[in-house]
This record gives sequence, structure tokens and C-alpha cells, in this order.
Amino acid sequence: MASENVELTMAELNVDGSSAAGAGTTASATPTDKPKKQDKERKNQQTSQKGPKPAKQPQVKKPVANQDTKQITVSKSEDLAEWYQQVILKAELLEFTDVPGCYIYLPRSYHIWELIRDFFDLRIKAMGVENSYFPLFISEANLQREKDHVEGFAAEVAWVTEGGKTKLDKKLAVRPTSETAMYSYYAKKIRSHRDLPLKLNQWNNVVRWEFKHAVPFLRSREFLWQEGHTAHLTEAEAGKEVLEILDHYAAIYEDLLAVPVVKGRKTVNEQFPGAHYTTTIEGFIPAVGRGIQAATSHCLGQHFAKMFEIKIEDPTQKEGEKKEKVFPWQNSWGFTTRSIGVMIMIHGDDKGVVIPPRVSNVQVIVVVVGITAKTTEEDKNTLLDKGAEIKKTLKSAGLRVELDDREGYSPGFKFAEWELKGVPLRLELGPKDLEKSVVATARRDTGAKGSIPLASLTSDVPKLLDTIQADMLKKASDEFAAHRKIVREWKDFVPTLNDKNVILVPHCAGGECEDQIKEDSAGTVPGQEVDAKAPSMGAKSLCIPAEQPEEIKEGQKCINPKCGKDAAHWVLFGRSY
Ligand code: 87F
Repeated sequence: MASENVELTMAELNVDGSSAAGAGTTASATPTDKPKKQDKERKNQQTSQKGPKPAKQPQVKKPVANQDTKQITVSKSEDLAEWYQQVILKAELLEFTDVPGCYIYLPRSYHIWELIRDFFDLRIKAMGVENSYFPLFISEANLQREKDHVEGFAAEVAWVTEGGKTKLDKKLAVRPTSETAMYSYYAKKIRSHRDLPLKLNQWNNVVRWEFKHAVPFLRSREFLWQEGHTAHLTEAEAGKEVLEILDHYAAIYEDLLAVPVVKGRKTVNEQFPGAHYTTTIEGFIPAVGRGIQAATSHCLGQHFAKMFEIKIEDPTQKEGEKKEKVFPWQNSWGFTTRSIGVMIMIHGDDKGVVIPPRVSNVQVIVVVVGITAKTTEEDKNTLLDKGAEIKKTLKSAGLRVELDDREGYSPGFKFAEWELKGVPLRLELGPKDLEKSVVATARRDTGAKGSIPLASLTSDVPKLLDTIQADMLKKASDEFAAHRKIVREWKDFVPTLNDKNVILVPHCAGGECEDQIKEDSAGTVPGQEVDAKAPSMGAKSLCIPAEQPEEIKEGQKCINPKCGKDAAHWVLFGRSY
């Protein structure tokens, strides 16, 4: 089964990138001299140029020796892990380093992160959140202060034990998250209700010493994120913010990355142990049929406030009454560079990555075509000048546009390179286009071809980019919807998961029942009809979707036949990253 292969090869993905297309190897395929369809079209165009007919078909210039394309050599559906690795390396999104699980985010991916940052920063600042920076190192005493929450994560904390050649008296943790780094300060800063709300955010890096196989962007030892930490006077105010943030997170995925997500709440089993409750957005990777946690926004309740002694005098107390202390309500919320990996996994195809227009660092690539050995210097210059003019026009309309006027590369070679890099729209300008005062268009997402009059470039190109953006989200949303199946009976639970779906099931929301489902859906129960080759990973609850598919009926039971309790909600279950 395909999904089994994926599971195996995912496990084989080395953290140090030493597999086939690993560090630095670009396994470059030499460009085929065989003309592709577009080349043929261009050739037809070339032969129909004015002037004396060339004796034989004009040849596309052969690239010089070191100009190999970096084509993807495996299909996404055949070997997802290898495909993913080739795509991120060859599209120059990321590079491996000699530190396992730590990666270089190259400009092409870092640009996406910057746009996400700008988009989210604007929104949180409008909510009164301010940016700040707290130290990378956390003392052991501080980290241990909230034992309950750290305990489960202890194995993932990286420690600094030496400074130069001197052993430190007290080892220092490298921040895995900043609750414990920030809340001593919150205790100092928050003295009265007038100091509330306190809303601080950080854009920083964190380290979690993962022992599972690292997957670039999706699961790495160091990653970039924002972490917001706020304190409020009332539960209602904190609760409102938790949901506002979740909406902004969903907007980053849907409006920028064209990735659909389901909003919901984590079950007690899956929530952050330090939280009062955890809200989440969940994505879906169709190629493996697995869910992926996209971002979380927690209401921490008053738990941390009690631990860190963040307290104020009760502002509702009357003069003369005994002074009672009250604890603020806290939230924390985080969004990481994992989002870029989700976007790559969802939209990419056998030609490379497909980047949605709103986040692509090059939105439009202009390629001048149809220049042959027979083209006069004058005609060539006219074409190149027009190409440069198109770039200038679109740039001044606010688009991110480049002109590929490199000499010695065939149009087909250039097309493949920009397709690999995922540029959403290609404009081709050849002699015939110029004659008709148009440019030919080629969409990266669908491959659809068209043409746009030069006179209406500044209105038609942005419109086409908007269409591409909307169509990419629609395609991914339809696919997610088609793989989110309602399952009412246990007998259909595992088979439906095995068909690369996530499933909505009536569930009691009990923790032990969930553990049992995880075990039983992994196929470890004797006599259970699970294909021996089926994915062995059990299903866990991804979320209790905010939008329930239907009402839970009176007397409706939990899907787990061993449970016997009444169902409380429709819960989204799935295998997940
Ligand atoms: C790893 C080591 C130590 C996750 C960890 O989700 C502690 C932790 O607390 C840890 N891994 N977490 C949970 C993080 C909770 C929360 N922090 C702020 C977020 C969003 C941003």
C-alpha cells in the first residue's frame, strides 16, 4: 500500500540529510534536448516570423556544460519522502547542515516567513499586543517552577553545561517555549488591575531535542515561531482572545498559504498539560492521508499565575473590605515555520513546489522566447526591451516580478526551472506576441495557458494571480473535505483511515477511551481485520471541531464498542504527524 511506503520512507528520512538527494547533492538531470510541448509551440512561432524562411528548423540554443536543470526525479505519489527532500533542496527553500535536525532557511522560504510575520504582526498589534524579547537561556530553577507542565517534555530540553572550558555551576536550558522565562517578569510587572491586560509576543527560535526523525520544516530541533503570552483580568476576556488568535492563525493558512484548516478544541488527552483548554487548527496532508497540527492557542487559566505568584488585589472589592488577591487569566499561543512545510506538501507536484501568489517571493516570471540564431540584433533588443518594460510596469503595480533574460538557456530550460521553484505565473513574450501586443500566460498551479493584452497588464495580471490564489485554496479545500469522512460504526473506523482519510466519529471525549482507540486502530488487537501491510500508526483525536457535522442524538453511543459511554461530540480522529 502506498501509505505504508510513505510511512517507511518518512522514517528513513535522515535528520542529517544524508539520503539520496541529501546535503548539497542536487542529483541534477541534464536538460533534455528533446523539445517539450512549449518549445514546439515556440518553434512554430519562430518559423512563422517574417523574413526569409530558415532552411531547417531553428535549433534552440543548447545550454553550456554546467547548466543542468535540477529536475525532480521521483513522483510525489511514488515516494513522498524522497520527493519532499528533492523539492525543498532543488527549489532552494532549505539546506541541510552538519547538525542533525537543524536547517538553513534560505531566502525563498524565509521570505514566506517574513510575510507571515508581517501579516500576523499587524493583526496582533491591532489587538494591543506588543513585541518583546526574552533570553534564550532559562535557569533550571525557573524551568522547574511549573513542574507539571515541564515533566512530560523533560526529554526534549537541551541544556548548556559548559561556558568555554568552565563547567557551569548551574546548567541552563535552551528555551523550548517561554512560559517559565516570562512569567517571573509578569509577577514583577503585574501589581494591580491597571497593569492588565499585559499582552507580549516574541518572534524567536526555540529548541526541542526531538528524538523522532526530523523532517525539514515539519519537525526540526530548532524552529522559528512566534509565542504570545497574555494576562487578563477575566476569563471571558482571555477566552475571547484565544479565539481571535485562532481566527488569525486560520487566516494565515487559508488566505496566505492557501491551506485549508479545521478549527476546534483539543480533547483533554491532547491538550497542552499546562492549559485550562487548548484550541487548535488542524491541517491535512492528502498524500499520506494524515492530519497535522497547524497551530494552537491556549487558555492557561490561573494555573501559571498561581505557580509564579502573578496576583493583584481584587478590583471589585469595596473600601474597607478585607483585601483579597486574585489571579489573572493567562493565554499563550504559537505559530511555527512548520506551516511552510505543510504548504509545500499540499501544493507541490511532480514538477516541484507550487507557491501561492500571496507568499511567493517571485509572483510573475517574464521569459523572453523565440530568439534564434536568425533573429536580428535589433529584433532581439526590441523583445528584451519590451520584457524589461513589462517587468517595470508590473513592479510599479506592486507585484514581485523578475525577467529571465539569461542568454544561452533554452525557453524550455527556463520554464522548468521556474516551475520547479513554484513561481505562480509565467509570462512569455515572443515575436508573435509582440506583433499582437499580448503576452502568453502559463499558470503554475493548473498549467493552463492564456494571453493578456499588454495594454491591460496592470489589471489582468493581479486578477489572474488572485484567481490562482483562490483556486489553490479551493482545490486543497475540496480535497480535505473529500477525505474528512463521517464514520458511525467501529467496523468502518480502521478501513476508512486506511483509505487515507481523517474521520469524524461520535465520541465520549474520554481520555482512556482515546488511548484504547489509538491502540486498536494501530492493528495490535489479535483477530482484528487490519491488513498486515496497513499503516501501523494508531489514530489519535485531532480536535473537537468547532463546526460539528450534525447534532449528537439522544442516546448516541461512543464509537468505541469497548467504551459504552454516551457520545459527547463528533471528534476528528486521524493518523497524524
Ligand atoms: C518541550 C520542552 C519543554 C512544548 C516543550 O503551544 C516544554 C515544552 O511547554 C512545552 N514542548 N511545550 C508546550 C508549549 C506550549 C505553548 N507555549 C507558547 C504553545 C504555544 C506558545
